[in-house]
Amino acid sequence: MLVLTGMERQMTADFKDALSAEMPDLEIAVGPVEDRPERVEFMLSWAPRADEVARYPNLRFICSGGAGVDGILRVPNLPPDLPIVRLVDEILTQRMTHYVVHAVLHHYRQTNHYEGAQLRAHWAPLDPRAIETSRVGILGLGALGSDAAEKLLALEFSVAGWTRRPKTVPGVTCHHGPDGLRALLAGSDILVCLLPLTAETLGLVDAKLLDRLPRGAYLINPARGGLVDDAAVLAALDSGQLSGAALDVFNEEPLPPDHPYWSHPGVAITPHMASRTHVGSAVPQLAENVRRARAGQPLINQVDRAAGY
Ligand code: NDP
Ligand code: OXD
Repeated sequence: MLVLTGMERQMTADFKDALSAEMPDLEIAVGPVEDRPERVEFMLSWAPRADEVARYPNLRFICSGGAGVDGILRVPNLPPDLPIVRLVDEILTQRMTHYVVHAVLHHYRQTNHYEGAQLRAHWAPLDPRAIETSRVGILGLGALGSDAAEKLLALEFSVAGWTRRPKTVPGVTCHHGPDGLRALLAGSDILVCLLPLTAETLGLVDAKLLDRLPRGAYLINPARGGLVDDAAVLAALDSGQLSGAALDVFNEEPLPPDHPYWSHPGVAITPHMASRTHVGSAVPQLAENVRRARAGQPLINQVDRAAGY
C-alpha cells in the first residue's frame, strides 16, 4: 500500500487519481491509515508528521512531493536507514529555469522601473544595463542550477556557480566549498540561490555574505526561505547593497500580510510557485521506485541522508 500524506488537498487528489491509473495493482490511501498500518510500504509526502512515519513499521521509502526533502528530513526520529527519494524531472527543471531566466531578465531590463513609470504615465528611459556588469552567480549547480546556468549562457550572460564538491559545467566558472564562495560572490551582480536547505546552508545568505557581493547586486531566491536571513536582506535593500530581490520562498509561508517584503519597492514576490510539482511527470518516477523496491533494485533519485539532499 502507498499512503499519501502531508500535501495540499488538491495535489493529494491529483496524485491519487494519476497513480491509480499508472499502477492499478497498487493500493493507495490518503493518510492516516488506521486499519492495519503495517500494510503501508510506500509514502508520498511533502512534510509528514513524526507520528505518521512512526505509525508504519514496514515503510520501504518516502518519496518527496517535490525536489526538496527538507520537510521530510526534519522529522524527528526518522528511521536512519529509511530511503528518501525525491522528484527530478524535465518539467520541474524547465519551470524553475523559466522562473530564474525571467527574474534575471526582469532585473537586467529594469522592468521594475518601467512598471513604476507606467503607473504614473511617465516616459522615463534609462541607460540599459550592460551584460558585462550583469554577471550571474548561482549557488547550487544541481539538477536545477545547472539547467538555469545553461539557458542563461545561451542568452550570453556570464555565469559562475558554487557547489559543495568540485564540479564542471561547460561554460560555467565553477567554484566549490567554503573557499570558493568568496570568489563566486565577488563576481555576482545577480545572485541566484538554488541550494537545498540543509544544516550547512541554513541561514547562509546573511549580512556577511551579502556584503561580499558587488554593491547594488540583485538577489533571486526560489530555493528555500531558510537559506536567507530576512533582516539582513531587508537591511541590504535599504542600504543599497542590494538593488532588489525576487523571492519565491520564505521562512514563513504563506508570507504574513504585514511582512515588510510585501511593501518593499525593490522586492518581487511570488507565492512558492517557481516550479510547482507536475503530477503527470512525478507519477512515473514514483511508480518506477515502487517497482524497483518490490524487485529489490536500487531506487532512482535517492537522497544522501548524511549530506541532507
Ligand atoms: P540538487 O540536489 O540536484 O542540487 C543541489 C546543489 O546544491 C548541488 O550542486 C550541491 O552541490 C549544492 N549544494 C548542496 N549543499 C551545498 C553546500 N553546503 N555548499 C555548496 N553547495 C551545496 O537539487 P535541485 O537542483 O534539484 O534543487 C535545489 C532546491 O531547489 C531544492 O532542494 C528545493 O529546496 C528547491 N526547489 C524549489 C522549488 C520552488 O518551487 N520554489 C521547486 C523545486 C526545488 P554538489 O553538486 O556538490 O552536490
Ligand atoms: C520543491 C518545491 O522542492 O516545490 O519541489 O519547493
